[in-house]
Amino acid sequence: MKQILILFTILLTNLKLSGQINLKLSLISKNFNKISNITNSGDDRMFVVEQTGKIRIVKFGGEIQASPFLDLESKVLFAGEMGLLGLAFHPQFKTNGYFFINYIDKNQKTVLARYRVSQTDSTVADTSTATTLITFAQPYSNHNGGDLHFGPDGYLYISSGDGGSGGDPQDRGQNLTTFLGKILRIDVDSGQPYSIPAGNLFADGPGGNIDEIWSYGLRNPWRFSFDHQTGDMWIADVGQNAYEEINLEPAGSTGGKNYGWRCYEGNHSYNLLNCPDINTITFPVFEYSHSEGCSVTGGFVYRGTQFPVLQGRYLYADFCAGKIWSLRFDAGNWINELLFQDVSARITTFGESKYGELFIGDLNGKLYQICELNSIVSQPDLVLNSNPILPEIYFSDGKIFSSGSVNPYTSVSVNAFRAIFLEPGFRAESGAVFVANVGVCGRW
Ligand SMILES: [Ca+2]
Ligand SMILES: [Ca+2]
Ligand SMILES: [Ca+2]
Repeated sequence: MKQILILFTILLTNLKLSGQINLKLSLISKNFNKISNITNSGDDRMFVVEQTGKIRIVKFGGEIQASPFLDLESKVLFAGEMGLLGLAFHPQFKTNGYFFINYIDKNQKTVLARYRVSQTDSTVADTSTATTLITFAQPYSNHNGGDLHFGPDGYLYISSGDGGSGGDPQDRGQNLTTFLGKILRIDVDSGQPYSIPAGNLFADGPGGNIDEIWSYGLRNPWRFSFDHQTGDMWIADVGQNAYEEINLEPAGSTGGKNYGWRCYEGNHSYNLLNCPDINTITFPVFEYSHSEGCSVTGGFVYRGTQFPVLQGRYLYADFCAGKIWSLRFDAGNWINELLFQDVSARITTFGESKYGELFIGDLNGKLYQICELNSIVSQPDLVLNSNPILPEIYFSDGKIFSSGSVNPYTSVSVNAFRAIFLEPGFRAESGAVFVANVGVCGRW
């Protein structure tokens, strides 16, 4: 048998010297169905939302629970941009069991609903606890927003798109009497089933403005997030035909911001009919044109511990181009760096573990963990008795697979590993034995 030494650690050293970021995606599973969201519940589990209507649990280490946490396929209208879109666990989920979802129902309405986990089984939701908090019609199938996050103030924030079509034909983004084209903020810990937080600037009681509005002038804030260290809010707003936006609302904001749509697309005039003074608009901190992509997928500021070089960087992607960038503010300037590109990837969402490690999901059903190879501590020698092995090897459900083989490699303990990266183009002959000192990415 041949012995093949993978020269990975040498490469690792060189890259460390260069100081460059070497982003890699570690495939956890390719078997999800149209991933639309990813989050954690404050423990070691990750929850993957399938746009078609199921929520699945990924156990620590990568094993996917066979039965879904929640199956809402009978309630969810899935087509195009519609479906099950958002999931957030209550900050006190461990004690109260509450979580919140955002989906499009069979009547093409957005539904924000509260559920509780089963009181006897933490691996499954109790569907009898379903409570609708907010519902409103979607005039068109696209631009449904749907992301949910608890802010540092303990309130639940909800993103909604402008309703859809193109160009916001009814000018809903600028209209405070509709839920559409907004970031909403509600208090889920008081009221039945929720209340309007004091400080929601547009709240005027029954009728008139939508009291839930926190900010407005958004086109399709498909994904937003909070920086868990600073409390800053990052809103990626999908553009019309020309520019994609990254908006930053600093911690401590009192809300009420007008992010500009449909008056402006990015920093550029779009439709100035009936628009307010330009000085009242909050413009994005960064935009990119459609020469770079076509639909921004907002991510997170990295606050994990595994990859120090990513610390404090806002990672985001483009759905069409398969690109992942980092955006950071340094010495008075915004610095945007392309870290990764796979044109076949259809990156729909990022997700964050309890520990701040980042994941991405793909419309083709692939779940990855984001890894930075220079930061990875290499593991002791690993021997794989090989069938033909293609460049990508990954762990799934406690076994090792290569991308070109369905035969699992069960002879290696997988507790310490989840992904091994071989050089592109590398291919072994059948029967080869790998003796590899490899870097791995696996901690959550
Ligand atoms: Ca819509
Ligand atoms: Ca009102
Ligand atoms: Ca804007």
